[in-house]
Amino acid sequence: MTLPLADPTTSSLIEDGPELIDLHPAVADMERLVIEGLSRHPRQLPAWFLYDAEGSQLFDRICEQPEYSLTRNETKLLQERAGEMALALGQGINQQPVLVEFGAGNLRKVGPLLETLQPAAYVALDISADHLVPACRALQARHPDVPVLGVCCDYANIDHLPPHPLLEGRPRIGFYPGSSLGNFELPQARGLLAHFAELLGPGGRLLIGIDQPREAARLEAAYDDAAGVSSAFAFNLLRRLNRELAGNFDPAAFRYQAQWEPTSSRVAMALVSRQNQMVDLAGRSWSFAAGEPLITEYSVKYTPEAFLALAAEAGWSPLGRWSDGAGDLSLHLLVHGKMHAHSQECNHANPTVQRGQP
Ligand code: AVJ
Repeated sequence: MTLPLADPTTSSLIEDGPELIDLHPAVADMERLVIEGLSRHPRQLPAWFLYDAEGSQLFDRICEQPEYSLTRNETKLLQERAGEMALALGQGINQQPVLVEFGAGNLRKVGPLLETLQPAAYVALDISADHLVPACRALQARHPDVPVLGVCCDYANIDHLPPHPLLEGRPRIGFYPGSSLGNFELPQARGLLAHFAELLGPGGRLLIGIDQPREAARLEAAYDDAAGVSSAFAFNLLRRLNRELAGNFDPAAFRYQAQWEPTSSRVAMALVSRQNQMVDLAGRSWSFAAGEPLITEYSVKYTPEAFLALAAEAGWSPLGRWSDGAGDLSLHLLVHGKMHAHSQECNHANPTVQRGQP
């Protein structure tokens, strides 16, 4: 079944299940981005290059490693506190909202919120139709009462959500779990938060998961686990580059390193050249000095205060925060605009409602 939407947008029902709208995200010019990234000092490639089919599987395995607690703790926090979150999210909204997840991936976190919030619709945005279709189908089967809508798009590069009867005139709540904001450097992170506000519209709310700084040893272990999965995740990038851009990286000539950089409050993950060497890639020759890093990704950690300061620069005000027992991560609830603009609707005496344990 096809809805009469303008080309090149296509919409279809997946076997009576969730609906999929394909906005046909542009294929990135990987060669140009690689040449740009390798020309930087230090050399650095976009973090999303890590996620080819193999990389996505390795990332799922990282999430199961004992040292990498973020996914487990955030999932648990959502399971335990989704009732409170739904109450706070719905406060001052007199209409059933639409829940929009950005970069939705496997859709394994939103379940408790669908149960407690009972949104008018759930919209999953993801760049990969291959991931989105099975994930939406499985989610719709688990939650038959909430209409699920998958939108295949690059959420950072669309200026509005596709028009759809389910979304019309409804307040929107964004959901961005997983601390994915950490992969962006500050100006890009600020820009993304501002962009979410545009996509969510006036009075939009955002529930966002943010990983916090902790002891260097624990952070470095989380990004360099004993089983070697994090390292394999980074090395997979070299295999992708060799395959897709005619490269001749020799993995044995690099070592993996995850280093906490306290001044920038981030973990820097890198493949460090073991020797002086030349590498062919994308039709050019690149020289690596012994000890020279190729940054595969950064993972920026924010204290609640630092995150709220950044969010404020993008126009967001705090409504609530939930934190895990260890204080390693928070789910922040934000509303776009100043609190007084909503004071008739929001009756919080103190805009930052601390609901979590310390
Ligand atoms: C998906 C960006 C949240 O930074 O913790 C985990 C990515 N990379 N281990 C993170 C990642 C290596 C992850 N994020």
